[in-house]
Amino acid sequence: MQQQTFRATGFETALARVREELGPDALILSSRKVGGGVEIRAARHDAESQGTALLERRLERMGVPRGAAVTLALALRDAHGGVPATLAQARGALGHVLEEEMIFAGPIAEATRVAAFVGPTGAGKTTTLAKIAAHAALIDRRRVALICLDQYRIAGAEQLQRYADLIGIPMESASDGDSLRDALRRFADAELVLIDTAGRSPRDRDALGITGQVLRHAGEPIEAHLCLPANVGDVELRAIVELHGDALRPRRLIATKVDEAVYHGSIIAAQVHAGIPYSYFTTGQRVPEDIEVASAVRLAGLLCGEGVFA
Ligand SMILES: Nc1nc2c(ncn2[C@@H]2O[C@H](COP(=O)(O)OP(=O)(O)OP(=O)(O)O)[C@@H](O)[C@H]2O)c(=O)[nH]1
Ligand SMILES: [Mg+2]
Repeated sequence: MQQQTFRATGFETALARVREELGPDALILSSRKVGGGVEIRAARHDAESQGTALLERRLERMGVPRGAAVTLALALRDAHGGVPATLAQARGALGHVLEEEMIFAGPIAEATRVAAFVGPTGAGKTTTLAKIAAHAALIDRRRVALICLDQYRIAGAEQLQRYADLIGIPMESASDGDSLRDALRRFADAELVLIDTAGRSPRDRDALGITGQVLRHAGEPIEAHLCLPANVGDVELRAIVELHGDALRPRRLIATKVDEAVYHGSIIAAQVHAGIPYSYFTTGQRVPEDIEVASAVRLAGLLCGEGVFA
């Protein structure tokens, strides 16, 4: 679909230009205010452009942000060789498009020694950490240790200690920069140290800022993974990403509770807002089973309506 952008001082003038250039049935793709007037993005009306616009709207209804929906719809039409009647028909092409347009980093790299799990309350940080710890310790046979940086709740440390005992790995608690440094030093021979943090309300900027400082001054690099529930609406998602991005500077995203989401466009939205790669998707409460390395193919399946347990 050949898109064109028209600018004028007012909407009516811009629209007149669109019609003059692209005909009376021109498809208005978007309009927005810009400095000194308005900007309209439009395309000639034909079966293909109409189909692409429908595809965009379908993606938007699934929670994909507008800009990403436009890009994905166009790329999908090209990859599929036409506008698919249903997303499911273009599942393979959608996988390729998502691979091109999104970033999937793979699991925690072997070179990464310390990773922290951050995110809003109840996002699944502790459960996700336990899944990754169990895989690393029991399947990959790596030396794994856990640190609880949940300074606010005794229950937080107890929950993590239970997982550490079940897996058979050591766990320590830390409450500030000094105690975190000490714990990391004591775990000097561990190949992978996973740090659990306390969930804080997105409004609690100060607490998040303190956690960020503690993580940044621990004496060695810590790769923060931001856990974002896939069933959260876009407004909340933006707020969470903005706040955690500023305070904690996460390097990876984890989409949690993918099994609870009805539409999976929020997984795309989270990356659009955060601009960092995905590491994992989590798909249920079972430890350690319900986790997988995030991938374009899996996301394509989810967007096409395939269930998590399919
Ligand atoms: N359905 C589903 N539930 C999950 C998933 N991951 C975690 N949960 C559940 O979500 C709830 C909260 O999980 P936690 O791991 O305690 O979350 P948290 O982010 O550590 O919570 P706080 O430490 O309180 O901030 C628990 O009931 C988990 O079993 C998932 O992938 N799918
Ligand atoms: Mg927790």
